[in-house]
Amino acid sequence: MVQKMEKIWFDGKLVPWDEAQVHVLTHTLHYGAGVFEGIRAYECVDGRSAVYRLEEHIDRLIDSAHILGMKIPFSAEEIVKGCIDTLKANGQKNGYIRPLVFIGDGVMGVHPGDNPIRVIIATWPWGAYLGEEALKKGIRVCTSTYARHHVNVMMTKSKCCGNYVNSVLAKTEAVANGYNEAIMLDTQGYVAEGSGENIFVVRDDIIKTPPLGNVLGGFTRDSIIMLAQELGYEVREEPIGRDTLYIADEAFFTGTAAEVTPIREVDRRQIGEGTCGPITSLLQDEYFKIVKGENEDYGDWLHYYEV
Ligand code: PPE
Repeated sequence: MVQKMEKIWFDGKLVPWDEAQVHVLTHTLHYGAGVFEGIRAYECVDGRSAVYRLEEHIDRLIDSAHILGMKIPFSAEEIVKGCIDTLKANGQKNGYIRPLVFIGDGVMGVHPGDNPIRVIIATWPWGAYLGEEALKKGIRVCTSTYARHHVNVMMTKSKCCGNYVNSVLAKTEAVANGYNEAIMLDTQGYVAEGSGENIFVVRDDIIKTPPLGNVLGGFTRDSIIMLAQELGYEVREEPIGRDTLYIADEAFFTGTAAEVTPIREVDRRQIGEGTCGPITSLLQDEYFKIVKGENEDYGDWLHYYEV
């Protein structure tokens, strides 16, 4: 259960958690045309707190809405401030931030007409997405029977609520079959992404990740590419078949929620030594240093705030 907090930012105001309610004829509830973000705040090594790449996440939220033809009635600055205000109101030195833009009630039918565009920002504590053990030892994943979206069926560059039906199907199937997470292939059969993560493989010290054709351009993915290159690794963005996964020395997922989660098994085939590989471990350590303010080179990515 998500931990109940004090306040939720709702259309520009902080309201008590239990009062953040909508009507059952909310358009997005029926048709899925809404957009959201997932952002993390970390308590830094110096005791201060910082939100990781906050402004970029809000820009992506606005882009996601624009792709769907939704006009958000708040500026980027107002939403950024809303995120910080909510964390403060909830007394959180760290945690997860979930802005959601949705179409309110009014007319029914797929054409949303002039229904209001509404915005909420919720925050709550969220530990390791796939468990603490997963971060250390890795997870078991399967190739999903569900294909990832075709670029002209869903708008894959929009973090759109409806896109996640595909993720829910894949994840539920994977868990029911005893796995921790699903890997989805694209409609051509190449590896796309996890239900809520981008994916990387390592072989012979070369790091590969699928290109941004039909996957979300994750900020964690971007951070890891930059970091790996800075550490001297060759990073290739190229199509990856599932067989390339099977013979990888290492594989890992990246995402705001998942952070850097090693993959120790794919479709019952052990990956490398069957635990977190050395390059994954190095990138994971360096990623945590960045988000916790220990690497000054990446200080621009941190939005500090005081609780
Ligand atoms: N692909 C998908 C499909 C995805 O949902 C995410 C984030 C990513 C890639 C990684 O993007 P980024 O967070 O910018 O590195 N998934 C969010 C939602 C997870 C959820 O279960 O809810 C997240 O990690 O916050």
